[in-house]
Parts: sequence; C-alpha cells; structure tokens
Amino acid sequence: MIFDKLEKQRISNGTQVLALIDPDAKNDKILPKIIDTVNKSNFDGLLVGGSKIIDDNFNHRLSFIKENTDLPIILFPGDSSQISENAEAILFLSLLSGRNPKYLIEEQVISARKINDLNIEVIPTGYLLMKTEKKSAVELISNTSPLDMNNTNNVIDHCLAAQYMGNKLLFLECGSNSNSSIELNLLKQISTKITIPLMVGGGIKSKEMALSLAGSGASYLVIGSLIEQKLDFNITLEINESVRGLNVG
Ligand code: 1GP
Repeated sequence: MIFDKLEKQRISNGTQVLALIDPDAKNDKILPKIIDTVNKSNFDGLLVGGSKIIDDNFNHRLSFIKENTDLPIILFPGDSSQISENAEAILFLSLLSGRNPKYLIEEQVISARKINDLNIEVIPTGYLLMKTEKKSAVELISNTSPLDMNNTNNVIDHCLAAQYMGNKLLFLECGSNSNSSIELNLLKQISTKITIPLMVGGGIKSKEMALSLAGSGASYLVIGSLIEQKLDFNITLEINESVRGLNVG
C-alpha cells in the first residue's frame, strides 16, 4: 500500500517531499523534461493532477508518465474526471475550507465507483485552502473562499474537523505558484493540535522555505511549479536532500 509505505518512510527518514506534475496540455512540450527532472531529484513520491485539464488527453499523459518513471502515481485530482487506471493511489480530497457541495461530496460520489472498479488505493484527505495575496486556481474553479491564516482558531477548528471526520492526511494548500506558503507560526500551532500527517503545498520555491516548513511540522511537502519553471534537477535534488532526516518519528 502506497500510503503505508510513505508513512513508514516518513517515520524512519523524516519529512517526505512529493513532486506534483500537472498533466495539462500546457505542459505537453516539456513533459519529458519534467519527468526527467523528477526522476533525477530523489523525490519520495509523485502526485499527478491539476485544477483543470483543458482537453481529453489526461489518461494518455498519465500513461506516458507511468512509462517513464519508477515512482508510483498518486492522483491529486481537480475533479472526478481525473481518475485513471494508470494510478496506484488517489488523494480522496474533500475541500473542507469551502462550502461548495460539488467539492465537499458531489465529485466524490461521482468518482467512487470508478475508483472502486479500478482498485485504486484511497487516501482520505482533508483539503484546506489558505488565503494568500494571489487568488489561486482552486479558489476560482471551486468558487469557494479560502481560510484567512490570521484567524488561527478558525483554521485549527477546520483541521480538527478534518481529523475527526477520519481523514488520514491533511493537505494545507496555498495554491499553485503562490507567492507565499503557509505561515510558519500557524503551521506550528496546527501541528501541536493535529495528530494526522500534515501535507503542505503551494509556493515552495527554495531550500530555505522547505527547511522552515519541515521544521514547523510539515510531514509532506509538495513541489510542482518549481519543477516546471526551472527544469533543473540540481535545485529540487538539493531541496529534497536538505529536509531528509527532519521530523523523524
Ligand atoms: C499545488 O500545492 C501544490 O496544488 C503545489 O504548489 O505548484 O506552487 O509547487 P506549487
């Protein structure tokens, strides 16, 4: 089981770093280079998914990714159309920061039978979108309001609710290519209250940022835009090696 394996790695090696590939048409030309960068960066896992796929080639791109990497594919779907037999696991997300039924339960119901038929491992994940300077694609597409990071109690209440609902993972999202990631003090406070692993993503662009997030309680870091923008494995490899050993146990 993929999640058990990641958790075992996390407990013995510390914070895990996952690559995120957006399998959208915009990346078609650089997809081989993205995969090559991921393969050479010693990532601990691979997420694949995007807010919106503009054509019907999602599955085709997943096959291509699968053929070209040894990392198992974990879906991080923007909606129920992003389910594929080429994946081994799925973050079964519920956008709990929002109040739009489509992303709280409707897309989940639409996708459940397909996931079951394809025998994809399900990782129940509470998904919380944080407010940053820039409006994220998630905010625009889901038509939901992100959580104000200054309202610590409200964020922690959402985190606790996500945990009490039985989620195995909590994804704290600042939006792809965000100018900032989650505030460190908030992350620290969340990590003292929450016992399920914390996955942090959105705007991780440097080793310093990755180290601060891991040092503040992030169990998993997700890096997407940096891979696409730089296509330089030296940068991502340095980040991944730097957090190894932090948060062991
Ligand atoms: C987006 O959290 C992920 O959903 C990754 O964000 O693309 O900014 O790395 P970046």
